[in-house]
Amino acid sequence: MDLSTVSYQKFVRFALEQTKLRTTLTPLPSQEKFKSIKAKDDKSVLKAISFCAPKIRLLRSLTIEDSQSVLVLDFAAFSKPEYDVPIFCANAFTTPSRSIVVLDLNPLYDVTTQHNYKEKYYKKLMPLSEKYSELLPWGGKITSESMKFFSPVVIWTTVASSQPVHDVLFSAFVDYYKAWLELIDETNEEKDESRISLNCEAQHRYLTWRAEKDPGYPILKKLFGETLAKDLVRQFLFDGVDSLGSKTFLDYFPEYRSENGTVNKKRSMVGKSYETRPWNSQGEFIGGNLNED
Ligand code: BLA
Repeated sequence: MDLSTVSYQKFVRFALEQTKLRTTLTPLPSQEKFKSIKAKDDKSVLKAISFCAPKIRLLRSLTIEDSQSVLVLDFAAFSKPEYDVPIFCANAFTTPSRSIVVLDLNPLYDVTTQHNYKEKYYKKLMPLSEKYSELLPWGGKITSESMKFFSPVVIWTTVASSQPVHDVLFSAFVDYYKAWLELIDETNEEKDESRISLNCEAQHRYLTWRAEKDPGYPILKKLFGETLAKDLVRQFLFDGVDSLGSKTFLDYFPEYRSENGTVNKKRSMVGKSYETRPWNSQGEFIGGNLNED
C-alpha cells in the first residue's frame, strides 16, 4: 500500500476532539520538551502531544510518519490514581506491507484472577471484541508476558496494510476510545488511601514493564539515538515510571534478573505463545494459568 494515502493523525484528532467535548485538557510540560525533537533520518515527521485533565493523569500521543516506509501510532491515556479505570492503549506500526496493532483498555489488575475487576469493566464491553474479531483477527503468537497487561477485549492483530484495513482500524479506535471516555465519565473518586496506592502501584508496574520491554524501542533508538530514545520513553511515553513508585523493574519482574544482577535483555523469559485468542466470548481466559509461567 502507498502509505502517503493514510495517516494516524485522524485518530489523534478524533480522540482530542472527543475528549474536549467532555473535559478540559491542560498541556503538560513534557509536550513542550519533546514536541520539536527530530529524527536522525530527516524524513520521519514526529508529533508528540501530552495533556492532563481533572480525572486524567496523562493523555499522550506520539506519531512518527515517513510516508515512504513507516507510520507509527503510540497513543495512551491513564487516569489519575484516585480512579481504577483501565489504561487506553492504541499502538500501531504500519509498513507498506503490514500493520502490527494493539488496541485495548489495558486492565490495572489481572483479570484472569480478579473477577470483580473483569466484571466491573469488561462484561459490558465484550461485544466490542466480537465486532472486530473477523476483520482484525488475532495476530498470532505473542510475548507471553504481554497477556497479563491485556484485557478480554484486546485487539492484537498483524494484517496486510490496505485502505480498508486502515478504515476498520479507525472505526475500532473510535469505538474503544469512546468506551474509555465513558468509563472516565462514570468513574467515582476513590477515597480509601490504600486502594489509591494499589491503583498507583498497578500503573507504575505497567509503566515499568513498558518502559523496559516495549517492542518499539529498537526503532526509537535507531531514529533518535540511545539518550533521546530513553528520555522519550521514560519522560514522555511512560511518564510516571520515575515518580509514581520506587520499585524497580526487577522488583516487579524478578525472573528477569541475570547472573550479574542486571536486567536480562530478552523480551520474554517465557517465550512466545497464544497462537489463537485465549479469551472466550464471555471474556473468560481460556489460555491456562498465566501465573504458572
Ligand atoms: C511488535 N508490538 C509488537 C508485538 C506486540 C506489540 C504485542 C508483537 C511482538 C511481541 O510478541 O511482543 C505491542 N506489546 C505491545 C503493546 C503492549 C505489549 C502495545 O505488551 C502493551 C502492554 N510498535 C509500537 C511502536 C513501534 C512498534 C510505537 O507500538 C515503533 C516505534 C514497533 N512492534 C513494533 C515492531 C514489532 C512490534 C517493529 C515487531 C518486532 C517484534 O516482534 O519484536
